[in-house]
Amino acid sequence: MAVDLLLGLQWGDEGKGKIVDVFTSNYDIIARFQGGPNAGHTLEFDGQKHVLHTIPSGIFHDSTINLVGNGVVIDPVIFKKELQNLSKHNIDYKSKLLISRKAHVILPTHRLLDAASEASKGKAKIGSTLKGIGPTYMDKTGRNGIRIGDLELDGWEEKYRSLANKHEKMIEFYNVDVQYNLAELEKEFFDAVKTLKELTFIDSEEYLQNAQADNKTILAEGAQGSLLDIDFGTYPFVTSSNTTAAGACTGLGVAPKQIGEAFGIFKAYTTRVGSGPFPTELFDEDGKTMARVGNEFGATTGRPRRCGWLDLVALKYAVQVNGITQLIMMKGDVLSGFDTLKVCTAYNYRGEEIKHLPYNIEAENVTPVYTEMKGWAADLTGMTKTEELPDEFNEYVKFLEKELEVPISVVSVGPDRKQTITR
Ligand code: 2SA
Ligand code: MG
Repeated sequence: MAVDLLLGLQWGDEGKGKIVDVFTSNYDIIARFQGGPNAGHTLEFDGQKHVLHTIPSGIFHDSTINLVGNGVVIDPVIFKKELQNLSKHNIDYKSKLLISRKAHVILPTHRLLDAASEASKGKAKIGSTLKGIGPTYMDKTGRNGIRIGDLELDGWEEKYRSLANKHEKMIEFYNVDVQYNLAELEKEFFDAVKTLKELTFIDSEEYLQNAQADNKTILAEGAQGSLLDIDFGTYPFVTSSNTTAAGACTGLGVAPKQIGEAFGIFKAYTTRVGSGPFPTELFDEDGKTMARVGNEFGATTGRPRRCGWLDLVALKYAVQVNGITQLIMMKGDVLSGFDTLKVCTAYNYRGEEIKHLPYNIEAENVTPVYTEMKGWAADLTGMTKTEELPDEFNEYVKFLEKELEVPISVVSVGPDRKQTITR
């Protein structure tokens, strides 16, 4: 069986957690392939809200295997907290959670380095989640990292010590005010490593190849979004991994020919958390309404998310880079009550109208060109069938399908599992 992908097409927070959870009944294995505890995947069902950071969003289903792939970076301390939360909800995770030996470990000093790097940048900071993501991937590509498999071998503590010592020197070099007590952080870290080692570590690429031979169905769950991709995002205001389709191949050891459907998920408007260009960003009441109604706060850091109209130029780019075969539109319900909706269909770029993402999309270069559409007043959150949806909503969806040239097969009208309509 092929491996399907679920990818965020904007700047993250499209609602991947919810959709993976909804789709999980169709899959035997859910696998994360990049990112780490910077992600915040929110799921709601039975009146309860759950936020996952590193653990795949299939964990709440009884018979689904959840795999943390080689492309992921793992902070044992945060992972342990996630496990404790699952225990509180009586989830027996041990039998259905697997970790790749080739995934890299986030050390306490990686988090400190993230903070020091951000502080040193001043106003030009990336707005990272301060989870140590960038420094950990730097050590991975610099060939200095510690991997999950190392934790099973003798002598990894020495490797740890020498890397942490080097990190401390680097923190000093940044010459910024970062306060810390390493002894305390290390105690917490080594305790958490013990907990982590109670889980099953595997050679996950081999596991997935065998699973495919056994006709198991697999869904790769992306984190963050395409516009935060290290190569194709709004560099340098990006995360440090490939969030796009190709990242699933390198982050799981799956060959391109084994990829099946590529589900692309987007919000009916746009949000961004952290710094960086955002052409359709709103600073007016409309933006505030989206933030309020959409409850737009970072699921990991609690930071308010910036809001704006849907940007089809950027979305089309993401559809193409990922080879999206089906689209899923989230949070249409948040747009109820706007008289007029705007959709950005082109940019004015240095006096010229363009339909592609230019190299340099900073606000001073790019002004969005909008197409206006009639809004709808009805509350969508209780609707369960396409026939109930207002005509203006259906027009909005059809317009996007025409522009993006990919069908929108699912629309979500609220955070709960049940508020999901298949078209
Ligand atoms: P990092 O921490 O090095 O990956 O940060 C680099 C940039 O990537 C952005 N980023 C995110 N953007 C949206 N959502 C993310 N997850 C959390 C959420 C974020 C939160 O689900 O809400 O709680 O703030 C996420 N993770 C990374 C980040 O904002 C930087 O722009
Ligand atoms: Mg999120």
